[in-house]
Amino acid sequence: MVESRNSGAGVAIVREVSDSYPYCSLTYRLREPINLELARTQHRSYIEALEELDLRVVALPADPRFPDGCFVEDVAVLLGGTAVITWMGATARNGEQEAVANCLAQWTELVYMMPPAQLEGGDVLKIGKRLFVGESARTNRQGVEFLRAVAEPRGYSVVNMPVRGALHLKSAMTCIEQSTVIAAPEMAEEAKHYMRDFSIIELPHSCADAANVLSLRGRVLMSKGFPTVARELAKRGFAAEELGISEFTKGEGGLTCLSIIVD
Ligand code: CIR
Repeated sequence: MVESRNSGAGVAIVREVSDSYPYCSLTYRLREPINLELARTQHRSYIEALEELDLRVVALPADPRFPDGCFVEDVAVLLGGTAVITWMGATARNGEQEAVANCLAQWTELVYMMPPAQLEGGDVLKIGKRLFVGESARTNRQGVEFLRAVAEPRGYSVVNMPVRGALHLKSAMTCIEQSTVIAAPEMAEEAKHYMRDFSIIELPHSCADAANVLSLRGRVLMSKGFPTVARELAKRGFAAEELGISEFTKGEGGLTCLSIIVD
C-alpha cells in the first residue's frame, strides 16, 4: 500500500491500474485497445488532483486477477462511519472487495452485503444525507433494500430509480455542489422526475460521457474533451478542472469510479 504524504483531513482510496486492465468488463462499448502506460499516467494525474483537494491518497496495489480493480467506487458505499461492502452484479469482480474492506476497516465499521442482493457503488449518488440509487443491470431491488436497511437508521433517505442506457446511475448523472445535477440524455427524464428540487443540466448525446463529474470540497473535476460542457458549467458559476481519462472511458469508467472518499 502506498500512502501519499498529504496530511489533509479526508482520505481517498484508489487502486493501481492492473496489467490485466485491458481485459476489463465491457457492457456498452466495443473493446478498443487500451494504452496501459497512458492509463497509468492519467491515474497519476487523477491522484494528484485529489491531493490538490487536500485529500490523503491511499493507493492499494493492483491485483492482476481483477482487471476492473481500479474502479474502486463499486466495491463500497460510505455512510458516515459505516461502509457497506457491496456484492457486485459483475460476478467476475467479486473478490475485489477484500483489499478495499481491509483498508476501510481502519476508519469505518463494515457491513457486508450478501447475494442475492447485489449493488455496485456506481449506482449510488449520495447528495448530503440523500441517496439516489439506480436499479441497473448491476444493482437489483434486493441490493437497494439492503442498502436502505443500513442507511435509513443512520439518517439517510433512499430513493430508487431505474437506470436506462447506461452501466451505472452515475455513468449518466452526477451532482455538483448539492444543487445541480448534470445528466446524459438517456437519464434526463429520470433526473427531472426523481430530483425535482435540483437544477438539471441536460447534456446532448455527443457529450453523454461528460455526465460523470467529481464534485468535492468546492471543486469540480470533469473529463477532458467537452468544451461546450465546460463553458456551460462556467456560465453557471462552476469552474471545472478538466482531466484526461480517455483510457478509463474505454473501460466504461468515469471520474467518480476511480476513488472512494472517506471524508
Ligand atoms: C465494469 O464494467 O464493471 C467496469 N469496466 C467499469 C466500472 C465503472 N464503474 C463505475 O461506473 N462506477
